Amino acid sequence: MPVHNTEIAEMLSRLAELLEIQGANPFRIRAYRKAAQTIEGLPHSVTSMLADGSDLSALPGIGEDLAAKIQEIVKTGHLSLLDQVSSQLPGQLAELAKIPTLGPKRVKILYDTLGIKDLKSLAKAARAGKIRELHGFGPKTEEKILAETDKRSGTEQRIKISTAEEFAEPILDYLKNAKGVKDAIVAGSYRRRKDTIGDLDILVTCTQAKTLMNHFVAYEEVETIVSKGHTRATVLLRSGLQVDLRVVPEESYGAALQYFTGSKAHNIAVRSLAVKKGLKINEYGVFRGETRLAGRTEKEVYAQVGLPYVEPELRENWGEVEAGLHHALPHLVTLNEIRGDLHVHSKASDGHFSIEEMALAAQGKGYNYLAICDHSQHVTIAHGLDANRLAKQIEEIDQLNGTLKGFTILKGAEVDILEDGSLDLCDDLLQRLDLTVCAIHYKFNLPRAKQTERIIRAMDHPSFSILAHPTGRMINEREPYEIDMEQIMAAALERGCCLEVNAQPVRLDLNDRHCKMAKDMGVKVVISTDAHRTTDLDFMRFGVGQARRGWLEPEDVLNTLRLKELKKLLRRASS
Ligand code: DGT
Ligand code: CA
Ligand code: CA
Repeated sequence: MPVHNTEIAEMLSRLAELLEIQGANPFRIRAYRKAAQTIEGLPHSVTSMLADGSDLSALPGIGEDLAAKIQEIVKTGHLSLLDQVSSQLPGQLAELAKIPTLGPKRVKILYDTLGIKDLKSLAKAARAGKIRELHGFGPKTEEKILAETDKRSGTEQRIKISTAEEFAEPILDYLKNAKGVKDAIVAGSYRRRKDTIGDLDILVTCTQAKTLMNHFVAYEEVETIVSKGHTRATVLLRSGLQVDLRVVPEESYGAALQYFTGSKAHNIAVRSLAVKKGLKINEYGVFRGETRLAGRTEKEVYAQVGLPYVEPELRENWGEVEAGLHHALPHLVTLNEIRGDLHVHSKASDGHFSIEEMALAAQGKGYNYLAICDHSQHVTIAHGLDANRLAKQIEEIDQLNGTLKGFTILKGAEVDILEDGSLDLCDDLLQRLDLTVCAIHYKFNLPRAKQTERIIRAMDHPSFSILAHPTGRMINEREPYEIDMEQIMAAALERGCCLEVNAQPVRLDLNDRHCKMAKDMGVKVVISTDAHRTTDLDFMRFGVGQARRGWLEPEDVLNTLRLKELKKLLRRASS
């Protein structure tokens, strides 16, 4: 493939940029820049000039050394010095220099003064107002940088786990259809059920690796083949999602699954256990010297380092390794143990199905109960219920319950927490409900102390049962509002209130860390789907995923209880 002049010029000016970040001799830097300009301005292609035997060093600004470098580019398509220099630069400095507002000089300053070496740390510093303080930057520049980082992080945004499922499941099916495939599984953050996913890491055991590689890259959604070897390939789908595929031998399947499930932090902790025992652990197995001790299953891999099997959701190095060594790993809650959904909507507010339809769907899932929690009046856009309409709904539910067998519809409401912390329904109606899910839907930007106080004041109300979607975050859409979660949990514990793990994939609120915090503080949670249609009831699995990531066991989750026990706990005031 002939190398174009613009490509040569691009490599040379790139080299100049990187050298500038490194603080190289300014004359050298200028020489590369000038050469780039010269090449760009040539009337003939350098490739053809060389083919004709022209002497490049005769060109203005190009000496022996540069002529050799250009020849290297034309011959190999690479410039080894450029590769070398970019590998010497930490993080993404080379990429940062491409940001128009920055350029090499500024990147160097940012790195030297604030240690900024990637997009993430750049955005963080800009948000914290640290960049404006630097000599030669100022608030305007900071603003521009922030706009740039926002734009860029937008293109490489992490996707919601639900979106990841939509892509992953069909690819798995497609791969399983290929000849010779035995196991096919998505490892990585997907298997750990993280709320967002960076890319998909698929592992396959297969007797015909070569055919499988061709099959994989021929997948109809593949837009770019980033790399393709005998046992591994990376592609980008049309959506921009990256998918890594690795074919592993069966005797290494467990070791590879363990390795590629991660997290990296967990792997590092596990590896240090192995090292203490004089073992080597990698994606091929656990070894003593050349002898493979384990590798076929994850269980035997863990056993070799002295650990019981660790559930993927726990593998974050949040204490699971220590707990495993002490036989103190939690028995995580499972989807099967969920007996009902305590936050769903009906047509009466912003849902799309009748109470009866929602109830039948829940019963069809094997649940014993379902709480209808339509919005209270304050949420006018959601057609919130006023006292009259709610009273009617209570009657309707009583009637329906008379017709259902082995299933109970609970009378609830999603009650707005008003700005002063009072509840958006009158006390006599609140008292007629089985439970309330209380939530903030406006005034998101109160100062942290005020917002915290608002919620705790609401909890003071004897009819407050569950704090719904406690932080209000919407993944990739809205930041959480400012609250002191520890204080809120302490207040909930004191008052016998509990917190919701909202299972809507865009919310997942409480998140995993907050679930762990609830566990550590002894606060009970409920996992609810906030379903607006019958199919939304299936969101439960995402909420359970976060609960499991937060170490929650069935006894920490109220909706694993039978109705009788549940009702006892919900009615804190009258008990
Ligand atoms: P993501 O894709 O950002 O949502 O997160 P992960 O956890 O899926 O990370 P990814 O795709 O970069 O790598 C998949 C797994 O491979 C990761 O969880 C652990 C393992 N892994 C990757 N790089 C390293 C490494 O440098 N050291 C170790 N010990 N493990 C690694
Ligand atoms: Ca991944
Ligand atoms: Ca990956």
